[in-house]
Amino acid sequence: MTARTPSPPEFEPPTTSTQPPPPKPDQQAPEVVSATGSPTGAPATVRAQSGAFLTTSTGTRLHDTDHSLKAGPRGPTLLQDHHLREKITHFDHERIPERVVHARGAGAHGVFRSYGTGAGISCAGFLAADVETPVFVRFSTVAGSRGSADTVRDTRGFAVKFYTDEGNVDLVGNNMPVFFIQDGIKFPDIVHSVKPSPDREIPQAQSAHDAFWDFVSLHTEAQHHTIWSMSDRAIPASLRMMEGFGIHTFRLTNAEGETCLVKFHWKPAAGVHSMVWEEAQLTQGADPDFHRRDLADAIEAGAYPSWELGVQVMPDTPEETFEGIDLLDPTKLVPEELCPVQPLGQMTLTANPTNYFAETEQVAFHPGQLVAGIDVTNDPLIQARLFSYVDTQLTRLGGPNFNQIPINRAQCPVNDMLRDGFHQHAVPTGVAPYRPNSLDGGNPSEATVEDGAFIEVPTPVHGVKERRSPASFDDHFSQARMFLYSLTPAEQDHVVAAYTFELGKCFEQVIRERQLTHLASIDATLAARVAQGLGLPVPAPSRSDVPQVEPSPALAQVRPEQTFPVSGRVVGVVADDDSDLDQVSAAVSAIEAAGMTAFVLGPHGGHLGDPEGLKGAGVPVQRTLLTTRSIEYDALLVAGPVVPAPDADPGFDAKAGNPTTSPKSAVDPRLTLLLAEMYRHCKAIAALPAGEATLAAAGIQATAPGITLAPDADEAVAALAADLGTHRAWDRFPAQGITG
Ligand code: HDE
Repeated sequence: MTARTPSPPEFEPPTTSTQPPPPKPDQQAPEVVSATGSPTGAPATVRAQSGAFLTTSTGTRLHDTDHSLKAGPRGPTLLQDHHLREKITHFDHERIPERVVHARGAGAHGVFRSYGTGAGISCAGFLAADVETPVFVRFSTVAGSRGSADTVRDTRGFAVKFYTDEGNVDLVGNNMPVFFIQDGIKFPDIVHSVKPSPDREIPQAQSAHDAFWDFVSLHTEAQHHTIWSMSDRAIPASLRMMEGFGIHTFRLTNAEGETCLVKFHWKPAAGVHSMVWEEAQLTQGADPDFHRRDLADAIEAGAYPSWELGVQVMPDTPEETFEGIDLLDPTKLVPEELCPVQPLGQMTLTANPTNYFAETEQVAFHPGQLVAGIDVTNDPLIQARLFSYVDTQLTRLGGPNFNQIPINRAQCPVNDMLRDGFHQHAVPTGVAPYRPNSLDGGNPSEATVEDGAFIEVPTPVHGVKERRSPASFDDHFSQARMFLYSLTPAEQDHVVAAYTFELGKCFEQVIRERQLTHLASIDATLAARVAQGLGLPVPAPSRSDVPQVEPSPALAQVRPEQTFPVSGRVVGVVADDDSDLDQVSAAVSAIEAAGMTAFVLGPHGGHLGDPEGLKGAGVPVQRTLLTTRSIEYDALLVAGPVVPAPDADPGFDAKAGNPTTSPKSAVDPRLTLLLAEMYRHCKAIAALPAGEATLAAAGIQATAPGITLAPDADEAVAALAADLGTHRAWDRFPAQGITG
């Protein structure tokens, strides 16, 4: 019989010191820097775990997490290895179900500061003058899975959780003011129609397919939301540049018990801006995380995104209508020209989440989470939502205690009688979790109005039980027409192109033809132009009784008369080693002084003007032609030519063209491609004298709108900032428009 082998002599007992061994040289946490490499001042510890030593989930210090416990170095592995089992078991259960809709989202922390202007219409404490309330916001796409691309054509979720002193208030809205359906019972239908097909599970995060257009063309109450989805609103340039809407009508109550009906609006300080469709598509591939990166970078760089919260205030009449518009119909909006938005306060986003899962993924919104002073109406869409949001968290967050998760926890005293259940974190005191009781001295007591209790507004209810909508819900086209006529000609052209693209991707002829009849109901020219693109005859309208409408110019997002702040905008500065690097540095300084972000784009990494790669010399390069694409820039300054770079190898890089056949002075073909894309996407471009030939090489007319030839960096940056104030040079290409 073989004797038992003793423990190998190299065994080292775990240390019991309070300080861990110092990290190896290549394990030092990097400095926390912004996207452009500037230090942010954030403590390095945000990147570190919270303690010095690695432990198990129950706090036992671990000696070795790289080797499982085996019978000798060649195994087998022992069942006794509790650390291996804990590590693998936890890993096996790391995923939770993603949200059924709005699965892909990006979050941020911030603060809402109330002006006090709403104090006369609502007794909610957070609307009183100068009250500051912490918020957590989650922006999302609707249709795609959690890993889908950010810049797809879709409605965006705009959900805000206010941690008020009186309890959480969730304003769970979208970036469009209307919805696809009038009654919540249709929600599974619309969602099933837009989600990937049940057989092949394609396409992901797209509405350009038969099932979606089959549903919305058969279910015409969706036509108003659908035209919003075909507009530029569905491809926002940035999450910071979206409007938000509560959609439903809410009922506010003031301290005197008077009520009014309101619609909530969020207006972005940065203005409402979009991409163009080709750019959105390119971005899906070049940077699928574009929106969440942009949001996080802006916050990290201190360009804090902000919105003004406002309300349209309407009288609370028994009919619940305003100027003939049924306020319970979520497919209708109230034009701002009829009822202006009154500002209530300002929200500023000031901090990124520390942990995506703990915060952005586990946050649980619920539109019924309100405080005294705000109540819901009988809009049949919100009525169904009041059920759905709690219900869905039971599966998604694994039990009924999701409001105890830190991101969901109220920041005011909570004293409920909800007990037990999965993942109970509280240790409730008392022996009588019921009312009435005497064992806990009758506590806790119910609150009165004076104590700030939430009491539903006592609105009368009458009628017979039936499955029917009011007749006023039958108008499905007049506001779709109003929206189309309110847009500027460039925006109208984008709508035409979007319908043509989406229906062009449909396979079933009958679906395209059916949808064309609805476009004809909205507007004959719209139908004719889309039909022409599809190569189909123009059909008769599905409805011939759609009234003429007044446009609502507030619905257009292109406002030629208005300029918007440029902070947080990204300007590329193109240069190479032979460029005037003083001018390049001057441009970077001027861009940063204007609150924008500068990316120097060169033929190689490292530094320009530092061919030996001596650290610190020359101008730092943030992007090379290999690592960038036009979608990263809001504007571009061409400070010099960039001759074909060493990595412009036609054998490996299809987009590089063939630099070997060009004369040495030729421009790198990837730069001409980048410039051509920026030109097509109506972005501002400026060139210093040394860069003029590069513009010409890309076929760009120096006299075109939004193109500037400037003698020096300061003038060039000033011109770019002025152009960026209007977002895009939409007048670069003539717009056909729809005159109505
Ligand atoms: Fe939602 N919706 N929804 N929705 N919704 C969800 O809740 C639902 C609707 C909106 O960032 C789900 O926690 C029904 C309108 C946003 O976490 C779910 C109906 C509006 C978010 C759900 C609607 C919204 C959601 C999925 C028809 C704009 C993301 C996971 C009655 C006013 C919130 C979850 C976040 C999320 C149900 C209609 C906005 C399944 C049944 C209208 C922004 O509960």
